Amino acid sequence: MAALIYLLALSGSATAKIVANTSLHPSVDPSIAAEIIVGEPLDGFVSFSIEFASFPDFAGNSSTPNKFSNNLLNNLGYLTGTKPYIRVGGNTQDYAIYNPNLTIALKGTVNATRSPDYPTTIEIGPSYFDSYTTWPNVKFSHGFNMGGNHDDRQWATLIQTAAIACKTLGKDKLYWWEYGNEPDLFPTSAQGPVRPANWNESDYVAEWLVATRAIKGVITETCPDLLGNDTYGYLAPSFAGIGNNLKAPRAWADGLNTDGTVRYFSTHNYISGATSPGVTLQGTLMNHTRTRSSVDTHVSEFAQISPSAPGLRQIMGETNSLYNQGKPGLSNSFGAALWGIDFNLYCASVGIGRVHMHMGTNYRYASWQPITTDLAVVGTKAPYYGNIAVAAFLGNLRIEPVRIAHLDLSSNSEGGNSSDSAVGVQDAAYGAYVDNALTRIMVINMRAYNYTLNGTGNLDTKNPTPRKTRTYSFGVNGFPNGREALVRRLYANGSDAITGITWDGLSYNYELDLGKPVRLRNVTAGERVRVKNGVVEVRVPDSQAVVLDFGAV
Ligand SMILES: *[C@@H]1O[C@H](CO)[C@@H](O)[C@H](O)[C@H]1NC(C)=O
Ligand SMILES: *[C@@H]1O[C@H](CO)[C@@H](O)[C@H](O)[C@H]1NC(C)=O
Ligand SMILES: *[C@@H]1O[C@H](CO)[C@@H](O)[C@H](O)[C@H]1NC(C)=O
Ligand SMILES: *[C@@H]1O[C@H](CO)[C@@H](O)[C@H](O)[C@H]1NC(C)=O
Ligand SMILES: *[C@@H]1O[C@H](CO)[C@@H](O)[C@H](O)[C@H]1NC(C)=O
Ligand SMILES: *[C@@H]1O[C@H](CO)[C@@H](O)[C@H](O)[C@H]1NC(C)=O
Ligand SMILES: *[C@@H]1O[C@H](CO)[C@@H](O)[C@H](O)[C@H]1NC(C)=O
Ligand SMILES: *[C@@H]1O[C@H](CO)[C@@H](O)[C@H](O)[C@H]1NC(C)=O
Ligand SMILES: *[C@@H]1O[C@H](CO)[C@@H](O)[C@H](O)[C@H]1NC(C)=O
Ligand SMILES: *[C@@H]1O[C@H](CO)[C@@H](O)[C@H](O)[C@H]1NC(C)=O
Ligand SMILES: *[C@@H]1O[C@H](CO)[C@@H](O)[C@H](O)[C@H]1NC(C)=O
Ligand SMILES: CC(=O)N[C@H]1CO[C@H](CO)[C@@H](O)[C@@H]1O
Repeated sequence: MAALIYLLALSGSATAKIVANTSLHPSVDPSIAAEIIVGEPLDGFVSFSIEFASFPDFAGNSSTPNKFSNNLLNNLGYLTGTKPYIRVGGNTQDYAIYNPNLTIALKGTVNATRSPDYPTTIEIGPSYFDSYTTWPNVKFSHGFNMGGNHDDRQWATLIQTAAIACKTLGKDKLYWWEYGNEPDLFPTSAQGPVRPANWNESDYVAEWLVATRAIKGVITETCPDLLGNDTYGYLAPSFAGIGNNLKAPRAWADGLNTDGTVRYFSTHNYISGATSPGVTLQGTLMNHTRTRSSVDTHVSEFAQISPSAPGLRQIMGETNSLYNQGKPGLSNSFGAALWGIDFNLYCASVGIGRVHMHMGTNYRYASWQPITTDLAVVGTKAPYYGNIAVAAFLGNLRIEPVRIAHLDLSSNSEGGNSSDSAVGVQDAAYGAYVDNALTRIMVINMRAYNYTLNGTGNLDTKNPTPRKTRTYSFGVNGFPNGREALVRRLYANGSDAITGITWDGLSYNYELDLGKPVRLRNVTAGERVRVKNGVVEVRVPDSQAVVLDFGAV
């Protein structure tokens, strides 16, 4: 509540309404400002989690670095002032067994019964770690194998890889360590249980403390310069979710942080599953109500821990749209990019400090495909454009820290007002405050507009379905008449588009300049809007996101 009252005292605080351009004209709700909540993102808020087994594909190695990936990371770094933090982990970190004689980086065997998308039997060799050297100015967390995969080399792997990882990463490249991915699923994992059914929080904590102390022992011998509080610590507990056998608050109460080594409370989230019944783009992803409730469960969970952990920040250590690597046509679509903006900014507004969007080679929800394989062509994917829009909205977090306010549009959202719970809210808006002043507004119109899909007539040039445009009005108290905002749009032909996406007229596609921004001539940029009588209005077509930037003019 303290933050709320403070925010309302800021100059130019925003109230919001959407006036839909249809026969329905929802009224303005003057009490909306009272619902504003606010959070402060950490630097590198837009970050990634890369599947352990896919990391060599994404990063390359010192003789063949993946320059495309590096360009995409640089684009985000230029916008937010810090290149994304990279968490190297995921299910495959708990399968990785070290073989000092392996001459290739990683040898993986896919067992389609366990997962068709990644190897479930893995050896890594010394050259795996060479992939940590290819991207300048990037910090990494290395995920150690806790699950073990029923391989008796697990403990030897831990000791040997701790030495190599600490030497390779050193102070400049080390973010934090991680021991175990989603251990709350170890007794029940769909890819094969690795702990007995009665394995509980105190068992987990006991194992975690023994192993992290062993890692510390190796670092003491091998990398003694990495033992300070600013260099030695963990992302933990990296649980998969809220409703599993093991509960994070219980693990915390059972002494997870006994050694004071948990640097970020890392939690994982997916909105739903790739093959879960009833999943749709509009209902599951382009649905602010759904996104909000999904994130709010994590906020409530952390509220059970934070009173006993002053200063500890919560991060999304691994997250994306639909678990099991995403659903084709949904997770790789422009609609998922819009979802990603809403998800990330809602996280920022409720105090989640950093969001690591997960990806792996051939994953449907990946921001980019790092190499060409039998299953997917190298390229920048739709979700990446959502990452760019978030980064641009946040601005340079090192020079100008921002606070992000969630502007509640629920009582004004045509086709989805707060009393229509079957639909959910399909508009989202956020305010970015720099030095206590409203500086940018993000508007996300998440009404699906199908461009190519059957049944909508959009490919039938005789009978195209028109794309509606809504007008969003924001009260900006204290801004004089005529004050201008630059308008930047995240554009695609429809929510189902998987190509042809631009941010402010720029393409980051692989085939143009290896992921570096290229201005396209067929999309306009440089549009401005003006404040009139304390209100700024912007028109946003269905399936588009727009940033109004008062600081750029
Ligand atoms: C590695 O190769 C050496 C020499 O062939 C052999 O002695 C050693 O047992 C091998 N180690 C492993 C872990 O396979
Ligand atoms: C480095 O990557 C290239 C290209 O993928 C590969 O041919 C080479 O074997 C790799 N080097 C090592 C040491 O793994
Ligand atoms: C693949 O995984 C299934 C389920 O764990 C197992 O029964 C089967 O033996 C595995 N196949 C191979 C070839 O390892
Ligand atoms: C967890 O399991 C262990 C061993 O099975 C048992 O001793 C302990 O009491 C259990 N702890 C909780 C919190 O249930
Ligand atoms: C490092 O962190 C631990 C645990 O939070 C604390 O007890 C200790 O005083 C810190 N050391 C320094 C040098 O700040
Ligand atoms: C949007 O999400 C809410 C909350 O989960 C749900 O009640 C509603 O049915 C969803 N909308 C659609 C169209 O599925
Ligand atoms: C809000 O939703 C309710 C229930 O669907 C509907 O009756 C009402 O007309 C809607 N109001 C607006 C302003 O859209
Ligand atoms: C878009 O296409 C899907 C699949 O054909 C359909 O279910 C949905 O109703 C369409 N949405 C719109 C807004 O036309
Ligand atoms: C579109 O229609 C064609 C022909 O009826 C059909 O084969 C295809 O599966 C449909 N695609 C989608 C996405 O519904
Ligand atoms: C987007 O629509 C424009 C205009 O209809 C068309 O020229 C362009 O090819 C479309 N792009 C894609 C990727 O479908
Ligand atoms: C602009 O051109 C690009 C590349 O030719 C294309 O993919 C995109 O769909 C076009 N956009 C529009 C709005 O026509
Ligand atoms: C406020 C607004 O954008 N109004 C427009 C709604 O759409 C009609 C055409 O359908 C326009 O004439 C209005 O200007």
